[in-house]
Amino acid sequence: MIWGYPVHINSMRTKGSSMAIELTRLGECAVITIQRKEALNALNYGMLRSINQMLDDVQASDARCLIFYGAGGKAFCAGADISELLDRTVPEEYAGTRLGQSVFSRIESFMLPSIAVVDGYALGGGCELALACTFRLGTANARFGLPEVKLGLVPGYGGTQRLPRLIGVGAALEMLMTGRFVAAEEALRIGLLHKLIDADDPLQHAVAFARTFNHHSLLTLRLVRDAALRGTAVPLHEGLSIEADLSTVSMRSEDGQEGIQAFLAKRTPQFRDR
Ligand code: DAK
Repeated sequence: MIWGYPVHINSMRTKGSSMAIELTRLGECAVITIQRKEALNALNYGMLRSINQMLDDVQASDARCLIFYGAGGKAFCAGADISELLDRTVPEEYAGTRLGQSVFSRIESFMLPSIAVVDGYALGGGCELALACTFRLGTANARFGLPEVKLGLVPGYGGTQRLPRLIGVGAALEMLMTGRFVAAEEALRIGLLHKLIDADDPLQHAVAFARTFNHHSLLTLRLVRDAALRGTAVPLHEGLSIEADLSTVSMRSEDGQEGIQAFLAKRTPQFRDR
């Protein structure tokens, strides 16, 4: 296991002397922590690239779940670093939005299920990061929002696409067009949050939540997640075709055969993630 290292990134364009993204291990989970308290964990482009590099490390490890956390108790992430968004050319803007989209899409379809642990603000790009995760757990202090409209901007890291798919077009339009913040109880009610957790030790709660599924085959988890996510982006008949393909793959996989044999032999399956 190669981690436990904090990765520090310095940027002359960002307030504060240094900022950090840290990759650590907690039980069977890899934890990527955003530590830039002075700017409410706002993400700049260097930090996005660091997250992408850390995904390579997580992918090469034996972790069974990936957790994203924002340190400091006030914010998961207050969005893209607004101080970086001025005076850029159209090609630079386009490249920036494609960078954020590609990192978040990689998280969405990553080989491991992911959990966003939201303690405080998850705004703009921070909300979009949480939306890209498989699961969202939040403390009573969690606040979600896509306030880009207040800046005269359209969200650029997937918010206009993932939010309507998750909570429905009507509710998403209301959040997108007012820019209002949604508190934890409401987020739970509309399906933005999966679960409320105590603020005492949010990461331990997330690790406990991961234990409810991470003993299953990672291959099966990935296939079932992808069937649901890919299927809801296309018409039903195409979704059913995706389901048929991925279900067939699962049936012919080693773990699919092992699960059936274990059931018939009345024993616990020994999955090998393949
Ligand atoms: N970026 C940079 N700094 C931020 C920040 C952000 N997103 N959010 C907060 N900060 C900084 C504040 O400037 C302040 O710094 P100092 O003044 O102390 O130096 C410090 O964090 C503490 O913030 P506040 O003093 O404002 O704290 P409050 O408790 O009073 O307010 C707040 C908390 C979260 C309500 C407030 O900070 C806030 O409204 N923050 C901005 C939230 C926001 O608008 N997020 C969305 C950002 S835009 C793209 C297209 C679009 C996008 C990106 C790319 N392309 C086409 C490339 C847009 C993405 C976004 O996410």
